[in-house]
Amino acid sequence: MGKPAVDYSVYLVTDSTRAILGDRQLASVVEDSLKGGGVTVVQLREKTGDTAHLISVAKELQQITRKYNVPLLINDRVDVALAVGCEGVHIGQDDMDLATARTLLGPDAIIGVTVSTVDEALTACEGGADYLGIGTVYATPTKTNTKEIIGAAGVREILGRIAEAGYGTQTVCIGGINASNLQRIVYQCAAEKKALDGVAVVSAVMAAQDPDAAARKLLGLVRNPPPFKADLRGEGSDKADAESIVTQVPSIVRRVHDTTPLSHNMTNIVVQNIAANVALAVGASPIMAGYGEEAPDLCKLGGALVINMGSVDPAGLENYLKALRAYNLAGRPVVYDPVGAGATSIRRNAVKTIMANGYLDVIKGNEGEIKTVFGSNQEQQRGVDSSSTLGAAQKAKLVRELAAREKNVVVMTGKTDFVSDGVRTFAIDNGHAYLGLVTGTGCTLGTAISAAIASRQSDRLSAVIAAILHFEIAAELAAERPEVRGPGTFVPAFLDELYLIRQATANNDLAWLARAKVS
Ligand code: 3NM
Ligand code: MG
Repeated sequence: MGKPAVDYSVYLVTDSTRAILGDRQLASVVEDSLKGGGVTVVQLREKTGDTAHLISVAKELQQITRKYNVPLLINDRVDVALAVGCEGVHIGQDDMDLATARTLLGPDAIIGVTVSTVDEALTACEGGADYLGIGTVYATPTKTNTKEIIGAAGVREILGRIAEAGYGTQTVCIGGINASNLQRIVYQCAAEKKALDGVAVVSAVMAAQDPDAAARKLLGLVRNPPPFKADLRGEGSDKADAESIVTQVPSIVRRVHDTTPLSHNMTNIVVQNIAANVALAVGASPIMAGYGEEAPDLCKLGGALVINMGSVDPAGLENYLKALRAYNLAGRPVVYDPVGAGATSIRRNAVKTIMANGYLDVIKGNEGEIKTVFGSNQEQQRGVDSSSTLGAAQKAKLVRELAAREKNVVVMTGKTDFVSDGVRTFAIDNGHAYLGLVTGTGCTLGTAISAAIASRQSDRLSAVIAAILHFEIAAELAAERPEVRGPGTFVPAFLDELYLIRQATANNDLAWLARAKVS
């Protein structure tokens, strides 16, 4: 016979609790999910019930899975798998050990193991597991007694380490995966040399009104690259030195000027006005729209979204998530400004929720905010005192690690700004102290960045750096004007300089750029 080849793309885990199944029959929901080819492997998971009952359910499902030619695995119960003669089992860390299961089931059985740490993963690979179920990715109401929420970053670390150790073991991830987050999760989970082979879901298929359509949709998403992937790097992304990055700046500034991209700002009331004016000054078209229901229309206009975390009440957060989903689905860029991220537990939770629910092309914050964002996904960061000041090397390391983890661009603002795409990291020493004395200037940098990444043709990191240089050099030029005597007179001069820089750039006058201090 030999071991069957398994396609792990869409791995359905059953659940017959009422919350998931409602009044429907388990077998009919499973059959529905299989009939259009959306589900590629089924695991029967029953946490209660007598052995006789479990065997009869397994036999019933086996008839269906055979009909559609997909493997059936049994959660935990090696005896049930043996009794029905199905393709294999899935075992958790507290279930029968892998070696014993293998001895009982034989070499041709498919045996999968749940892992949530690198050690568990390496042990399972070493022990000859056919695949790993890695999780829990995100908290899920379907299974509340999960051991550890590891996020996409945790999955990525495990994939990286098993690839490094030379194992080709197949992998799926599980926990909170659905059609709206699947592509982003698969993308963020991928390590350099190993990607997931599929995703395991319960509710996304079992609880769906139409399990067939839901499963086919998931399969389509697994098999197609995410919209933001194609958008990740472009011309110039091979340039790793500061000089060649700066060389790209004029074309990026000019392109904003020429294309007038939409900058969709979901921002706090304090900065609405100045953010809209900064957008206009750099050549973008601002819309200040906090209502998430508008995002599916607005994201089609070729712009970028700024989520400036001013409103963290439940309604505000829900609006952010709706907009984030819409922009992610459309493959349009999102800039996240986690304002006051560490200030309250509500804000810390909002950061976690936003990070877990979407892909953020750029995260921009001050030192404390970036630390909080970094810690939102990593246990060991809990103890970091956000008032402690990191040295330059530590800041560079933090932005690089966060960007590598999130597969995006991270900006840490400060007297010196640090910018990284996870591979290339730069320090920018431009700007003026007046920026810190005017409310909302930090926030409006996010707006300027959104304009640059919305209209860019070059790679994302260069676009972000172009926006920062445009913004901070304008501040320097404004502060040096004779009429500017403090933060009040600074604001109109700053808007003027933003405008004048892009006009000059459009006319090929690049004198301003000589001030760029990028290293
Ligand atoms: N195992 P949903 S999480 C069955 O982490 C199961 O090992 C998990 O359900 C683990 O797709 C989980 O509805 C439930 O979020 C996943
Ligand atoms: Mg188990």
